[in-house]
Amino acid sequence: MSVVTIARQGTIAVVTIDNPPVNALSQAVRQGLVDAVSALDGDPHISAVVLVCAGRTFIAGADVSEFDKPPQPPHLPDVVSAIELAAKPWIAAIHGSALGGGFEVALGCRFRLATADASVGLPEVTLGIVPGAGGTVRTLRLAGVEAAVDLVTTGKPVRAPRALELGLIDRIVEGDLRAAAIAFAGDALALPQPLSLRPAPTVPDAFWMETEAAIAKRARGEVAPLRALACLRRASETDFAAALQFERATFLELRASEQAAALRHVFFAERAAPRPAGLSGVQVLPLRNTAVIGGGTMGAGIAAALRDAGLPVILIERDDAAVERGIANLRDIFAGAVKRGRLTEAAAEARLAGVTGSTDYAALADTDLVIEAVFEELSVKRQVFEQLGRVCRPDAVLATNTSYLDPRAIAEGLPNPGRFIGLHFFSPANVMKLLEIVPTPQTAEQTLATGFALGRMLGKVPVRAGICEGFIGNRILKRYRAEAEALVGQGVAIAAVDAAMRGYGFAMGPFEAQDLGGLDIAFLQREGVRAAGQDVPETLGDILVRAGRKGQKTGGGWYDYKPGDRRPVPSEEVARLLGARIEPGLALDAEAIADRLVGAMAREGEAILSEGIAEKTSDIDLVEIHGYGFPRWRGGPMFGTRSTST
Ligand code: 3H9
Repeated sequence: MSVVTIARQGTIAVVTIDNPPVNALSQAVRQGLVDAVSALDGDPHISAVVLVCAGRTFIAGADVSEFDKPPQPPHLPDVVSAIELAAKPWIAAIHGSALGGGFEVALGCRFRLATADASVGLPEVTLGIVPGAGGTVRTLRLAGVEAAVDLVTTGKPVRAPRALELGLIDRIVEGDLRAAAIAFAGDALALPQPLSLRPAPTVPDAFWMETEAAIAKRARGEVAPLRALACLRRASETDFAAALQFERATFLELRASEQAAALRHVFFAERAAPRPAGLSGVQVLPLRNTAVIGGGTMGAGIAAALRDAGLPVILIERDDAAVERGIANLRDIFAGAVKRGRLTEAAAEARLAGVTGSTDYAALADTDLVIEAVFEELSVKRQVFEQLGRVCRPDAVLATNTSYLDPRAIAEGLPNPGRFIGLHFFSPANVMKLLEIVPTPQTAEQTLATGFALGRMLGKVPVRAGICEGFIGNRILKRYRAEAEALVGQGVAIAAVDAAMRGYGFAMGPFEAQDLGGLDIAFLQREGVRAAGQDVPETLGDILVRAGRKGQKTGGGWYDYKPGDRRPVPSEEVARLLGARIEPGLALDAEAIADRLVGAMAREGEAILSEGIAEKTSDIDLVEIHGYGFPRWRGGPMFGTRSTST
């Protein structure tokens, strides 16, 4: 069946794109559109054309899977021009998302109608490229410089009501979109001019310079946002044809870049993650209501994530005061969301109203999913599961949020151990996208599939991890930190290591990050292992914690901090404390430092893969990007190695 078809209703032609799953602009779609323009321009009975899409969305963009191959004609800029300059005016009827090349096709149309829940955007920079079919040149003419800069350099889509305010669409349609578009096309006498014929708005040079400085700061080495800005500036300062050519050349150059390849790798890895091939067809258990045991930072964050997905939550704590604290933690989380404009007051209240605090496990008799997030100590966790085993339905999924303990030990003695699973959230759990899903050898497939279904409901990036100390993420973190300490031991300055990793694209270096999170967490964990009789060599961090330097919260860790100031200051005390363990002499530049640290992560990743702890390299990349701030545009620590197919 053809991916582009034409139907006629009176004098109006309806061109439908039907290219599941998201109507991406494959070569066949582009050809179909060009053919439709020719056919309809030559049809004397047709006065206007409505462009609609079948399925869940309007065109989601160019077909990203074609980006590894040479571009095939007809090229999208020519398709958009053909639509724009067609003798019969084209009208876009947008539902779902009109993104990237999809929005560019809509920009070629003379009028844009959209459903109220539709969104439009130019997310190309998130793929390491710039719009390649006139997106920068036409958006600027349509919505002005500032709106265009925002849309193109952030890549964030805009919902229809806001898009209407910005002028990105022309009308919102309630009810039947296709019928409304046909009716509109029948009446439309004077449509706005094609965008390519309109003048480009200009702004003073200072605007471009300030915006460039702001974007460069934010981008931390990512090139596409700055190149997109350059396209917009060119669009403002030259004629349409020259700007289009500049944009196209930039698009083709970036499309072949390493950053774009890395971002495409992440794009497809993220889409594959929520639906692992091995679980297709496995029945998922119902998730109608949930409970969280423990209302501390982690428990409250998990409860907030569950509420954000619309699930009712019972929050269990030891006593009434602890219940109160847990609810207060949740109230703070929702209040923060209101402050940042993410939630209305009313929505925040509704989220909180869906949480029932209790000290009585009997309240969990009919709960579908319980997530334990209590103190990280085996005996405490076991007690929790003992009680859950008594009160919960035999088919209720019981999950632990442990980050270091062995889930098999936690589940020991639990009736129906097939419904037990590890669900490792990352703090703050309502914000961080990563969810490590850790089955035990006894976990039933259905429970595992339900874990992934939960990940999808919560909008997380779920990754299956096997059982070992630290699972995937914390195991690599440990190796990363050890390598950073090794560099310091060989004479590289602490600040040089942090600066190198910031230069690589992390928001913070390994030592600054530890100062923020606290050095004592990993220290206590090592102490626990030592207490159990294992030999764990003293780390440099241990020396600092023993000297009372636990990070920012104690006024110093790897660095000193002035009161009320979070800026790290190299510390003489640290130099003195660690002096005996440092052999000066190693001089490395920033690139060599980053190579050492990322190389160590990749080697740990290889070990993790060979032990079967991770299923594929792209899963490790997702863990690092979504849990540990690894720069997305670098593709993850395994991306460069590509030793195993992704
Ligand atoms: C571009 O347009 C460049 C132009 O400026 C220049 C051209 C010259 N291509 O996300 P989902 C697949 S750059 C190929 O789970 P949802 C996806 O892999 C492009 N495949 O659905 C998945 O496959 P599978 C700019 C694509 O309902 C399936 O579709 N556009 C593409 O949650 C479902 O995806 C974008 O960056 C694509 N463009 O969300 C938009 N998009 O089933 C990217 C999706 O085999 N797409 N797939 O796993 C999206 O943001 C979301 O897919 C969307 C739907 C919001 C549309």
